Amino acid sequence: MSRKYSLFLAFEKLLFEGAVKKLWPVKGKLETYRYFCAAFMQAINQIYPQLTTPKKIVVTMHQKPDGDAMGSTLGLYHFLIQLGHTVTVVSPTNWADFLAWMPGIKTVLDYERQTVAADKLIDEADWIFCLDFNTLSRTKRMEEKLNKATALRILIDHHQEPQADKFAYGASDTAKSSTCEMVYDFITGAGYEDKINVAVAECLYTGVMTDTGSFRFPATTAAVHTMVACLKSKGIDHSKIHEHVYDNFLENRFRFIGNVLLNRMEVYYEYNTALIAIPQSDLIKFGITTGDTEGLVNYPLGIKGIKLAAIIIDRGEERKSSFRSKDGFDVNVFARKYFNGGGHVNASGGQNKEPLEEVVKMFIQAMKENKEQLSNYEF
Ligand SMILES: [Mn+2]
Repeated sequence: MSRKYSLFLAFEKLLFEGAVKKLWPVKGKLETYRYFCAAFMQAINQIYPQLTTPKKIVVTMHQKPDGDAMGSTLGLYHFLIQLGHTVTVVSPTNWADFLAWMPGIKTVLDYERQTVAADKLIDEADWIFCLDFNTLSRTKRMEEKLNKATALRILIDHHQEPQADKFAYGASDTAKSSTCEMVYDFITGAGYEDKINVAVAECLYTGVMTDTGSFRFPATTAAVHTMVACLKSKGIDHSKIHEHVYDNFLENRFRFIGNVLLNRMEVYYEYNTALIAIPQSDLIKFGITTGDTEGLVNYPLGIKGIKLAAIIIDRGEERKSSFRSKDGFDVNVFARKYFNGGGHVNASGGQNKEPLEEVVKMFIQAMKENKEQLSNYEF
């Protein structure tokens, strides 16, 4: 453990065990603490020199991992094992079937099903890499364990507003297309481009492909294409990867989509907005599982003139929503303001405890409040 980190822990202990409570007014204490924390997360390149010393490492991601979460964690795994580290990838929950082909996926622990084994690894770890999320609550039941872990937590993520006080080192950049791109930067930045083998390349390609909507979103920079050229030169079959991810569904999903587009979609032309609201009964009727609803929100965005597309799904315990936008309408702000969520400018999500009809009403109200921005559509 670095001296700086030991100092930090000692400082944290002092604050929360109340030793300084009487000497320091609460407000001043909190502000100093926040300042200290925000200033604490050191740049990730600070750990490069330590990469040559074998360590026990856990790599984790957000719950219900998507292509970028699974791709970045497994890509990092395939890189780190080559340096002699003992590495385990732990997912907070289960994952979609379209990820089942990924190299190394059989070694991934599902925290909900293998809690004891995962807890032991977290207890023994020197480092915990946290990828494609930046607030511990996104790991659901793993949150408490991660929060108490004595290992150094290292962040690699491209979402807004990281919990900087939770990470000793980190890279946080909202301009990046994907966490996979950031893992690529990490590997090449540390001088290990030669360690990008086919397994690393396949994993990283998966995440950059899924998070950029197959290279169509604005964050697909020249640097992304340069990275893809490198991954391709390592021998990946990009058509096969696309097929594994996008052509791997069962018939029921397409029947379900048919029903959604016919019966569950409303288009509000006046607001250049389309909304899909799916009752839980539909999920049951069509046998819909994790991953089947992925990407559905993009369908209405294909309608001419639509700049805001939303989907609200009744998942039983809560109503989950996803938002996509074009033309600069900021769905990160939208999701934060109205739906207890957040994300990126063009892609975000949220969740609510209210019943589906209630959340739909809230959406329509929110849409009306944003009429000015939504109705001025320019091609
Ligand atoms: Mn991502």
